[in-house]
Amino acid sequence: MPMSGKSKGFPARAIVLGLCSRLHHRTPMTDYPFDCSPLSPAIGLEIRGLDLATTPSAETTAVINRVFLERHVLVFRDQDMTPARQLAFAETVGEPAIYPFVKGLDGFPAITPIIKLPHETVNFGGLWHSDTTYLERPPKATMLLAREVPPVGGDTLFASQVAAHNALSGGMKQLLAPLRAVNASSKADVTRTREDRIDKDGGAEKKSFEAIHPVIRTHPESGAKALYVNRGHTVRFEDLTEDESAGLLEFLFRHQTREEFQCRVRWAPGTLVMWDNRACQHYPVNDYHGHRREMHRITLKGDVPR
Ligand SMILES: O=C(O)CCC(=O)C(=O)O
Ligand SMILES: [Fe+2]
Repeated sequence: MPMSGKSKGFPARAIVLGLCSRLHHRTPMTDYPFDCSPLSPAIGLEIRGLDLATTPSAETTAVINRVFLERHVLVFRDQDMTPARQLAFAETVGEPAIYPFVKGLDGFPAITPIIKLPHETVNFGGLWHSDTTYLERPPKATMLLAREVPPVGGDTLFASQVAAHNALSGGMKQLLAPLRAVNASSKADVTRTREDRIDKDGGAEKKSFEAIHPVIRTHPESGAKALYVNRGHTVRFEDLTEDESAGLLEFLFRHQTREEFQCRVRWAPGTLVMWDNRACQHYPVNDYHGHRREMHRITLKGDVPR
């Protein structure tokens, strides 16, 4: 067990430790209304044998919400869902939002198809980020349902920003605590990962968004503190220039995606993944040129980071 009971941590840590140790030892999971196992010590829970095409009971929904806060990434396998059912499930967890840059499915504006075609070389969101942190209220969660995946590759990595925060020294936590940072949709790298996907009719292509958020945020539901800068969107600290910010930001960008904070999701058609943008970052690996990959994406509204 890489996680030690002595480690300091966020309030849900003890529950996570209990969950992980029982799952690692494959003790029957009488407390959970589904079969599940962690994807890594720090983050992620794979859930099997739960059919989301029918509305989960109130008890199951409560457990899903609880393990979502503890594990940041939930992977539901073998879901056979229509867009209407995906939307219905999303509505049990939150309020679907409209993504400003890509048009939704016909009849389902809140479901964005994320497609990479065999001849394309750039993938959507292909760098470490938390979703749309350049908005004043970034989505609390994002949900992807895999419709078509390459024979191998196209995995998505996730990194716990609660674990990343906890691993910082006391001095660095103090230094970062009062800081805020500017997040911009126009940051060059992320623009590149979106450019051939922008809805030319939607009028969003010329618009750029900017928001200032705390560098360390406190989770509104769990109370956990998480690092909240990201390579995709964060350009500088508030009141500092980009040059002045670059050194410390680069340290944080490297630190926050260390392997021990990560898990890796390997998709299959029907895999539905929901992640908590307030507590983790993700990185869709672009290693499957020549193959088609299609995801149906829903984001859930979030509050102003604090
Ligand atoms: O395609 C993926 O696995 C994730 C893409 C992404 O960054 C997103 O949907 O927010
Ligand atoms: Fe993303």
